[in-house]
Amino acid sequence: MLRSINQSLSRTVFSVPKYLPLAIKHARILCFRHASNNTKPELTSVRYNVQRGPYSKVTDNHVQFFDGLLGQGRVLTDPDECESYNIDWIKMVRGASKVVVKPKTTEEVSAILRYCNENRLAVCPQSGNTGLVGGNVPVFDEIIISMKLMNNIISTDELSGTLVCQAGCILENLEKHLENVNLMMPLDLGAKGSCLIGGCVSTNAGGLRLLRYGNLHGNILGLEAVKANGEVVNCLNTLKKDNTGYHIKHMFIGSEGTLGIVTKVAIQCPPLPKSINVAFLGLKSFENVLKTYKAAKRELGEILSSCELIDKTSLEACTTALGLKNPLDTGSNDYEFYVLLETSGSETHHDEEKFARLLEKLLEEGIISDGTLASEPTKIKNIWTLRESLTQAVMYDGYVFKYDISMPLPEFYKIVEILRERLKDPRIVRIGGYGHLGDGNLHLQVSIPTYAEDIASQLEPFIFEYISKQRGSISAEHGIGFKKTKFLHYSKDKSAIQVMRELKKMMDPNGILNPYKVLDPL
Ligand code: FAD
Ligand code: 2HG
Ligand code: ZN
Repeated sequence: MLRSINQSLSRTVFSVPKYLPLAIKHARILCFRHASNNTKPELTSVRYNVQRGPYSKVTDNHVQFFDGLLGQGRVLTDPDECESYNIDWIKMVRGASKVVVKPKTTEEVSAILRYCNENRLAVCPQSGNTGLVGGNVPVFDEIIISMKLMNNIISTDELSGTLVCQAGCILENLEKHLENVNLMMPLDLGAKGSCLIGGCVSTNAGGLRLLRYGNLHGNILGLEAVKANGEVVNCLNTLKKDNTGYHIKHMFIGSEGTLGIVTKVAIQCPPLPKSINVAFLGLKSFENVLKTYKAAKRELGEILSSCELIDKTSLEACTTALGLKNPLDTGSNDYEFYVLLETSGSETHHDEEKFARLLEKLLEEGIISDGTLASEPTKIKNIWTLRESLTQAVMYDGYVFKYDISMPLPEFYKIVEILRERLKDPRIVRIGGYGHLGDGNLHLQVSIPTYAEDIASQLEPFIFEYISKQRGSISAEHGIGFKKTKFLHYSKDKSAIQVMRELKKMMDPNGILNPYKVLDPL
């Protein structure tokens, strides 16, 4: 029985208040984090045995310079105040920075970098600190350049759908701002209440609707960035078409703070949809998951805006640790797989009918076993909350090894099963997989009570070798950061890595920008 399809299809006009309730939800995520685990991770430099690069140590003179430039309130040196900047959101890495600086303008970023470059002081650019690969916190005592105060919206053009803003705007605030002019951000992710647009651009974050709106290489029309020597690179175009030579903006998108600091961005924003529907489906096999995706693409066509997969093990983390309700709940999580499908369109009646027809057909054919279709904002919100809480829910298990991989769809889930066979260790709490099925992007999580090196070595490089053999990518969306520098070659040819090194040398000859990240120090 396809539960609640009929109730949900009661032709409620859905006038897109969907994005507001999410705001409340994200504020909650950060609180949960502290409830789950209060112990500090080991220092990154110790756990991973890293050697400090040839950088100067911060002295009182340096701090005086920053005080003079920014004023004392925007230079943090108190160890307690610096601590939250030294530990990432998922508590996986810890740095030992003694100074956090908080510029408000491009000119201030430029002056900070010029000074650091001249004095061989290493820096770590930081936005919302929600990155998941350790790129966002220092490894040693790099000066943290926090972008949080660079949060002005510069212009919004409703007709062409362009937004220009400083890099430190919170993603969710931009989304709320755009709602007023019937536009939306082209990306959405569970961390949107905390992550900043510059952080998203610097990681080329994907998120929940990449399937529909594409990635940031396409949606960032232009940007402004500051080079390691303090020079400002102005590529802040707002044009959709511009073929005037090299597209320098792409160098900064996804380079994780190693080539420059992004200070402003111009974003292409799609129209806010008038009608949104979300289905949450229960399925017995991965084969049926693939059949569902294929049918959804074909039958929903242009209105399909998201296709997400959650396996039973991952969903259980949400229902047990966070007490969230499975929308198909009969007391236990009955299905091996759950698929979330979303449509975003302009005609409520038409979209709902099309969607319901597809689901009825899949049900009749036995491809899906159960499901609910929601057009009502609260129900939609509950379903998305479940999906977006997965990162946080698994953190309650203890330490989480995270892999964010691209795989050809037929191979998408196999690695989860292979790992369950390979790791029979009693310390393993959970091996689960979920992710952006529509983009071929699996989030694989292996959790244990506390970090254990022997488990790490059973996972790595095994997983990366496997991914490489399948011609997948070792990072679909989170980036290389600190955690994956040693494994970059599993997904990038050495000729391409060589060009990356040359680019780094040209942009940042003294290597002061986010050292130990993306490229392994030679
Ligand atoms: P930070 O974490 O502070 O920084 C990220 C990297 O960019 C670091 O290397 C940092 O040095 C660099 N950086 C930051 N700001 C700048 C700047 N202005 N200029 C140059 N370099 C800079 N990612 C996805 O792709 N898809 C998802 O669906 C997704 N969901 C998430 C859900 C949760 C709950 C969490 C915690 C994370 C999620 N992420 C996801 C990870 C994702 O990378 C980040 O949330 C986001 O892109 C990082 O933004 P941030 O502002 O927190 O940046
Ligand atoms: C998501 O899709 C994020 O929810 C986070 O990319 C994935 O926590 C993770 O590993
Ligand atoms: Zn993701």
